[in-house]
Amino acid sequence: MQVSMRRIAALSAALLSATAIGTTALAGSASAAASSYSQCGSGKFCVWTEADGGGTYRYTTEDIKQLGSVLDNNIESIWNRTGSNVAIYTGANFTDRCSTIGSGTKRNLAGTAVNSVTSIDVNAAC
Ligand SMILES: [Ca+2]
Repeated sequence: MQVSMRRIAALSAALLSATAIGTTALAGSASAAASSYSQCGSGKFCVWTEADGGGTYRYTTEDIKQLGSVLDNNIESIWNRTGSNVAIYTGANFTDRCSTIGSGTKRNLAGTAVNSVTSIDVNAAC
Protein backbone atom coordinates (compact mmCIF):
# COMPACT_ATOMS: atom_id res chain seq x y z
CA MET A 1 0.00 0.00 0.00
CA GLN A 2 2.81 2.38 0.84
CA VAL A 3 4.43 1.68 -2.51
CA SER A 4 1.27 2.44 -4.44
CA MET A 5 0.74 5.62 -2.45
CA ARG A 6 4.26 6.72 -3.32
CA ARG A 7 3.56 5.96 -6.95
CA ILE A 8 0.43 8.05 -6.85
CA ALA A 9 2.34 10.88 -5.22
CA ALA A 10 5.08 10.67 -7.83
CA LEU A 11 2.53 10.59 -10.64
CA SER A 12 0.70 13.61 -9.20
CA ALA A 13 3.96 15.53 -8.99
CA ALA A 14 4.71 14.64 -12.60
CA LEU A 15 1.27 15.80 -13.73
CA LEU A 16 1.60 19.08 -11.84
CA SER A 17 4.98 19.61 -13.42
CA ALA A 18 3.59 18.95 -16.89
CA THR A 19 0.74 21.39 -16.27
CA ALA A 20 3.16 24.09 -15.20
CA ILE A 21 5.26 23.56 -18.32
CA GLY A 22 2.16 23.72 -20.50
CA THR A 23 1.05 26.98 -18.91
CA THR A 24 4.46 28.51 -19.41
CA ALA A 25 4.50 27.49 -23.05
CA LEU A 26 1.07 29.00 -23.69
CA ALA A 27 2.03 32.28 -22.06
CA GLY A 28 4.10 33.09 -25.13
CA SER A 29 0.93 33.19 -27.22
CA ALA A 30 -1.48 35.52 -25.46
CA SER A 31 -4.30 35.18 -27.97
CA ALA A 32 -4.27 31.39 -27.81
CA ALA A 33 -4.21 31.33 -24.02
CA ALA A 34 -7.09 33.80 -23.74
CA SER A 35 -9.45 32.26 -26.30
CA SER A 36 -12.75 30.82 -25.16
CA TYR A 37 -16.44 30.93 -26.01
CA SER A 38 -16.84 33.64 -23.35
CA GLN A 39 -15.18 36.14 -25.72
CA CYS A 40 -18.29 36.24 -27.90
CA GLY A 41 -20.55 39.19 -27.17
CA SER A 42 -24.27 39.46 -27.83
CA GLY A 43 -25.16 40.43 -31.40
CA LYS A 44 -22.03 38.95 -32.98
CA PHE A 45 -21.21 35.98 -35.15
CA CYS A 46 -18.06 34.60 -33.53
CA VAL A 47 -15.49 32.20 -34.94
CA TRP A 48 -12.36 30.48 -33.62
CA THR A 49 -9.56 28.72 -35.43
CA GLU A 50 -9.58 25.78 -33.01
CA ALA A 51 -12.35 23.58 -31.59
CA ASP A 52 -14.31 24.57 -28.47
CA GLY A 53 -13.67 28.31 -28.79
CA GLY A 54 -9.90 27.91 -28.97
CA GLY A 55 -7.13 29.40 -31.08
CA THR A 56 -7.60 32.79 -32.69
CA TYR A 57 -10.91 34.56 -32.09
CA ARG A 58 -12.68 36.93 -34.48
CA TYR A 59 -16.26 38.15 -34.91
CA THR A 60 -18.43 39.83 -37.50
CA THR A 61 -21.81 41.52 -37.63
CA GLU A 62 -21.70 41.94 -41.40
CA ASP A 63 -21.36 39.77 -44.50
CA ILE A 64 -17.85 38.69 -45.45
CA LYS A 65 -17.41 37.69 -49.10
CA GLN A 66 -13.84 36.48 -48.63
CA LEU A 67 -12.21 35.75 -45.28
CA GLY A 68 -8.66 36.97 -44.73
CA SER A 69 -5.67 34.69 -44.47
CA VAL A 70 -5.98 34.10 -40.71
CA LEU A 71 -9.50 32.69 -40.96
CA ASP A 72 -9.87 31.45 -44.54
CA ASN A 73 -10.20 27.65 -44.46
CA ASN A 74 -9.22 27.80 -40.79
CA ILE A 75 -12.46 28.01 -38.72
CA GLU A 76 -13.23 25.11 -36.40
CA SER A 77 -15.79 26.46 -33.93
CA ILE A 78 -18.54 29.09 -34.06
CA TRP A 79 -21.18 30.83 -31.94
CA ASN A 80 -24.02 32.67 -33.62
CA ARG A 81 -25.22 35.42 -31.28
CA THR A 82 -26.63 37.65 -34.05
CA GLY A 83 -30.23 36.71 -33.35
CA SER A 84 -30.65 35.57 -36.98
CA ASN A 85 -29.55 32.71 -39.17
CA VAL A 86 -26.05 32.90 -40.63
CA ALA A 87 -25.06 31.00 -43.78
CA ILE A 88 -21.44 29.87 -44.04
CA TYR A 89 -19.93 28.84 -47.37
CA THR A 90 -16.81 26.97 -48.38
CA GLY A 91 -16.34 29.23 -51.42
CA ALA A 92 -15.89 32.98 -51.82
CA ASN A 93 -18.90 35.23 -52.52
CA PHE A 94 -21.35 32.79 -50.88
CA THR A 95 -20.69 29.86 -53.20
CA ASP A 96 -19.97 26.12 -52.95
CA ARG A 97 -21.03 24.13 -49.88
CA CYS A 98 -23.37 25.98 -47.51
CA SER A 99 -24.40 25.38 -43.89
CA THR A 100 -27.06 27.36 -42.06
CA ILE A 101 -26.05 28.26 -38.51
CA GLY A 102 -29.22 28.90 -36.54
CA SER A 103 -29.49 31.74 -34.05
CA GLY A 104 -27.86 30.75 -30.76
CA THR A 105 -25.90 27.84 -32.21
CA LYS A 106 -22.60 27.31 -30.41
CA ARG A 107 -20.59 24.31 -31.55
CA ASN A 108 -17.62 22.89 -33.34
CA LEU A 109 -17.97 22.70 -37.09
CA ALA A 110 -18.37 19.19 -38.44
CA GLY A 111 -17.65 17.21 -41.57
CA THR A 112 -16.71 19.15 -44.68
CA ALA A 113 -17.27 22.51 -42.94
CA VAL A 114 -14.19 22.09 -40.73
CA ASN A 115 -11.34 24.34 -41.89
CA SER A 116 -13.09 25.08 -45.18
CA VAL A 117 -15.27 28.18 -44.61
CA THR A 118 -14.38 31.08 -46.91
CA SER A 119 -17.45 33.40 -46.86
CA ILE A 120 -20.12 34.31 -44.28
CA ASP A 121 -23.60 35.62 -45.06
CA VAL A 122 -25.21 37.20 -41.97
CA ASN A 123 -28.99 37.14 -41.68
CA ALA A 124 -29.32 34.47 -44.37
CA ALA A 125 -29.90 30.77 -44.77
CA CYS A 126 -28.82 28.27 -47.40
CA1 LIG B 1 -12.95 27.43 -48.55
